Amino acid sequence: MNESLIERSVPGAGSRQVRGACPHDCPDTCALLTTVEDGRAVKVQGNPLHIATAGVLCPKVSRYTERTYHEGRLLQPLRRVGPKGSGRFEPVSWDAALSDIAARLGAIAARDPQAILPYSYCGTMGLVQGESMAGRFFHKLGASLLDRTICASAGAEALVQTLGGKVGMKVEFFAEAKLIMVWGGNAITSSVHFWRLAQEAKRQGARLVCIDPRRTETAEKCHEHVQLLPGTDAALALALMHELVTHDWLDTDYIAQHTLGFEALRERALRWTPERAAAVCGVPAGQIRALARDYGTTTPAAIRLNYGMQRVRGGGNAVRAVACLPALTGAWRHRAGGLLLSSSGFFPADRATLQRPDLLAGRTPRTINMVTIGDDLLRPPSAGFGPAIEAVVVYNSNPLAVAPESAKVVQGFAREDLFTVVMEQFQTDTADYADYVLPATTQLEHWDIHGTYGHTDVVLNRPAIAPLGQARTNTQVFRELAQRIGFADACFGDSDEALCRQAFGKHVDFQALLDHGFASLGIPDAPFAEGRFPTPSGRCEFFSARLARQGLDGLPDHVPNYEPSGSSARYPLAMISPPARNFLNSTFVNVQSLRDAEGEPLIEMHPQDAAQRGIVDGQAVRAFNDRGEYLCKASVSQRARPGVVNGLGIWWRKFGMEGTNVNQLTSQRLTDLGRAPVFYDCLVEVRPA
Ligand SMILES: Nc1nc2c(c(=O)[nH]1)N[C@H]1C(S)=C(S)[C@@H](COP(=O)(O)OP(=O)(O)OC[C@H]3O[C@@H](n4cnc5c(=O)[nH]c(N)nc54)[C@H](O)[C@@H]3O)O[C@H]1N2
Ligand SMILES: Nc1nc2c(c(=O)[nH]1)N[C@H]1C(S)=C(S)[C@@H](COP(=O)(O)OP(=O)(O)OC[C@H]3O[C@@H](n4cnc5c(=O)[nH]c(N)nc54)[C@H](O)[C@@H]3O)O[C@H]1N2
Ligand code: SF4
Ligand SMILES: [Mo]
Repeated sequence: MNESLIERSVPGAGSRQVRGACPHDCPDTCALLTTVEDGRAVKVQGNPLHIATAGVLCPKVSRYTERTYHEGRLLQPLRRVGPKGSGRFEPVSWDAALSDIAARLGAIAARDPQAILPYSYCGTMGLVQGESMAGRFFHKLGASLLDRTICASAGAEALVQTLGGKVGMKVEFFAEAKLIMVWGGNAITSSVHFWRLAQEAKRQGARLVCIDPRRTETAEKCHEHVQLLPGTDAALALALMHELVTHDWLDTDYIAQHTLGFEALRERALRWTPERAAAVCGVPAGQIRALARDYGTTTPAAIRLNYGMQRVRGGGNAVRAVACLPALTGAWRHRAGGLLLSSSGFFPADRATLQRPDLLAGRTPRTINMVTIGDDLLRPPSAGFGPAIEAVVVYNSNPLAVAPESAKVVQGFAREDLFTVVMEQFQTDTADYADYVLPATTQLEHWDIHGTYGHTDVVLNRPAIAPLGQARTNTQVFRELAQRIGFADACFGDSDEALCRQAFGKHVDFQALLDHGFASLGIPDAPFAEGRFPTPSGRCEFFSARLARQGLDGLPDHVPNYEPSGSSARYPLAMISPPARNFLNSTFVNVQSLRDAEGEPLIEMHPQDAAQRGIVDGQAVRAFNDRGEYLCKASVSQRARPGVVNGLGIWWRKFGMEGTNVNQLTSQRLTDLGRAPVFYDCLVEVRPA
């Protein structure tokens, strides 16, 4: 179908289609077509002209008008009247709200701006409604910096240390692979467009292997499922290397020319026999041997790594270990070989122009890790920490639901002396704790521009409809706060469209984006066929001198979980809490049709573990550890392996049983690399409620 046909094929008078981008934290970053009739969005579809989207959306965003026009949309600014967390508010004008917020933040900043903390993540992945004007505002203010680590930073750091950046295979070529390992990801849930390509490969005869502690929908549809224990992926990868080395399934030319540290890695791998790894991973040694044979003897072989496997103590090392595999076999030589965890490093986004760190003007505020927000909100002032946090401005995030160890997060946000502003589309758990709730626009109502971590196209989002009610864009709120606080820099006057143009500067043809809605980056088909990795050495760094200089292990190794399966008699079950299919993190939990599809908050248990505890399918249970207690329903099924329970995320607390969700149980500890959370490194016990 050609472009003009799309424009004409829209039925009805006063009807048009607007090109956009899906804003959600999903590797697929679909190109959208929104049909607007008389100013109202009536349908959101995938753009058929965008190859990665292929005209298809996931069930969540196919229903986007339901979310946009949801009766729960926040349509006016609100000021708290009840106790924190009670969710009691009164309407207030924008002018009154912004004047008071500017005055309160200004007064704190006059004492020490580091007492103010922005808290945001990927409610939208847009570069404009994300950290553009917000970055400028908080930099000019001198507020604490936020380390945005809650999802991907362990894997990201591992890729940087091994391949030199968040780079990898071009996703479209998975369709041509002969072996695909889906490693630590549930593609049917969280990356349907990749799954489409894997299916295409399968039809052409490819073998599909899933490496996951849970028997996911994806695992069921693969030829082989390696159902390992959580946090044991590095042991598996090292045993695969053991087999590659001992059977000489190596590309010695590629290794000699394009890698660093092979001899040392070889020695380490030789210590990881399949038997040793089998004992750690809880899978048969024969399965590891067979997998190594498949990987070592199939060309082209592709690994779709995902973030599920790096949410444990050793997550960084595990990603490093897996990322060594394609260089050992020379899989990178083929465009359908290699590995993809994230493609975001290919995008030349000009963050300095968007966020203007130069506005700090020499100041060096402290950095707060978003993972430890629970502890940090409760910390008194001290020499090491600096001032107590006195104000938090939340946008694009729902920390009450998504951050670990919720009991502490709740206690922190409940502080009566904390001044909290929440910019939101809906009255989330976090919004319930705000002093001011400011109504935010959705993707259909604002401009934005997107890179992605799953393909290699820039996607532009044009507003399809006017903002609902009194909703305002994030950028507009920060512009107005800047003006009220008296920041006169010209950059606070930039429009959203101007910000879209600044995002990639001359690297992307903006006219092409305006005309088509997307533009590709022009990455070579097999980017590392001849090495040229963006590391300091230009090679794939099995041994990382940079890590060694930090006093860390220069080679990848298996780093056991903080809470390894089987290490505690009180809490004998390892719990992982992967995404639910019909939610996106905590987004969409309030959309009735999607919540109905998801059913109830539940924890999956193997029949054997359930029987030992007298638990039957559908029964209300209490999952607990020293950090807290989570009430939900037991789902007794083979989706769980013995010894591991799956607490599917991430319900809003207020839709959960007794106001709890799974993050009651998770800890605020950090990974080996990247300062990331360890959501899936968590021991619990489960009893009938
Ligand atoms: N529908 C839906 N889609 C989503 C999301 C969502 O919440 N819902 N979340 C989005 C976000 S924020 C992200 S970051 C992406 C990617 O999000 P990911 O966190 O990668 O999520 P999944 O693709 O579901 O894959 C996680 C898988 O890892 C498995 N797993 C858990 N522990 C281990 C382990 O130790 N080793 C191995 N090998 N596997 C393990 C889990 O069982 C699960 O099947 O997905 C995005 N897409
Ligand atoms: N136990 C457990 N916890 C987890 C995970 C897990 O697997 N298990 N996954 C983790 C991961 S991978 C991630 S990425 C984090 C996700 O954590 P968050 O990024 O906080 O994601 P969401 O829960 O989707 O919350 C995003 C919020 O932003 C709002 N929003 C969307 N667009 C806009 C906008 O334009 N303006 C404003 N002001 N608001 C907007 C949405 O309404 C939504 O409430 O959660 C983490 N938490
Ligand atoms: S959530 Fe992912 S699959 Fe669904 S529309 Fe958005 S980018 Fe596409
Ligand atoms: Mo994420």
